[in-house]
Amino acid sequence: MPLALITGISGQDGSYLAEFLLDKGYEVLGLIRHTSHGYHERIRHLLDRIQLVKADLTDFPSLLRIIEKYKPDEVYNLAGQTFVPVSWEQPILTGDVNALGVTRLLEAIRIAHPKARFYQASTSEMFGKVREIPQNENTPFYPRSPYGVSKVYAHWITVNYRESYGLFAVSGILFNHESPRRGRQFVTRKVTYAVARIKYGLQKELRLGNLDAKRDWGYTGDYVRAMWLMLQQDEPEDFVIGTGEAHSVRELCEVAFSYVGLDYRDYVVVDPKFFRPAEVDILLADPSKAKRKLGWEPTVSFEELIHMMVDADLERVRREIETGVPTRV
Ligand code: F7E
Repeated sequence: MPLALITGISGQDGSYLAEFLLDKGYEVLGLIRHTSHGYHERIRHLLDRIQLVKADLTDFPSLLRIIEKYKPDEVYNLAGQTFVPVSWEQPILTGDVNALGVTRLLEAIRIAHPKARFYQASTSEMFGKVREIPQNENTPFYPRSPYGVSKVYAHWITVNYRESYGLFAVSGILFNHESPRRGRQFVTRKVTYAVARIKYGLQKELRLGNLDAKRDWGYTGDYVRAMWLMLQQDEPEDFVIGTGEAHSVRELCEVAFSYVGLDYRDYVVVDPKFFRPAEVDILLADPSKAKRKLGWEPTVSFEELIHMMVDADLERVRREIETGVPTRV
């Protein structure tokens, strides 16, 4: 059985990837921090099929010990400080975890098990103030947040370890990807959860920031398949993963509210509190290389994705009302 190590296993992407790899017959090892307070809602259904080990991207010896002990065939680095607004509040933590954390992990792999194949969770936020539309693997980066800047470092250190030491290290440049397990602070979940609460009469309005921002939103279940495919290639290469379609936050609201028979204009209030110091106006992927070389294509459309998320949140809110217990994801 191949062994995969996933950092960030308790997050949205980690939970989908763990499910995917278990189905493929992998043994899955998940890295969690000592400070995670048993908050493993997204992987609770997998806990008897995966092994969790404690380490931290800010603590090199803990990473080295785990790579030395388990010698995983594949390492997926999905851990990080991933919420863009927090990166202005905590730019140093963001850089320590997202940027230097990758160097620590790559060093541990180089020293203890250089045969491991390494996947780095890179992001469309690296394109930031975009130099061209759509963005492909050759589009120059122009990050617009400490988060984006940290991810540009992480991308290049991954490329550098590949070129310096011959590691099988790849950077997957993934555009926004969502699911019913997305954190509630991100705009898609913020909208779909609010729609469910409004529908049940628990909330009267939804305060949002910039409604004109456009993103290329896809389904996380499709994106973890792309991560795995990148590590199965003969040669390590970087890939852009997205749908090739962009929608505005306003359209997201339209689709989500109209699905339950409501007009978003009756509920959405623009609140400057949610504006960012520097915004990324539009992200749109050109995923043609992934299609050509990985045979990868998204299977869930934007409307299907938002409907899936609204359905899941209606069910969650119904359960919350029934049990009186708030859900945590
Ligand atoms: O914002 C606008 C906001 O926070 C999307 C992360 O996974 O994807 C994610 O980053 C857009 C932005 O995601 C609200 O200004 C309006 O333009 O859902 P988001 P993100 O910043 O694009 C990339 C690929 C990553 O790598 C990141 O880790 O929506 N927006 N009003 C709002 N956004 C939020 N969160 N809340 C609002 O009220």
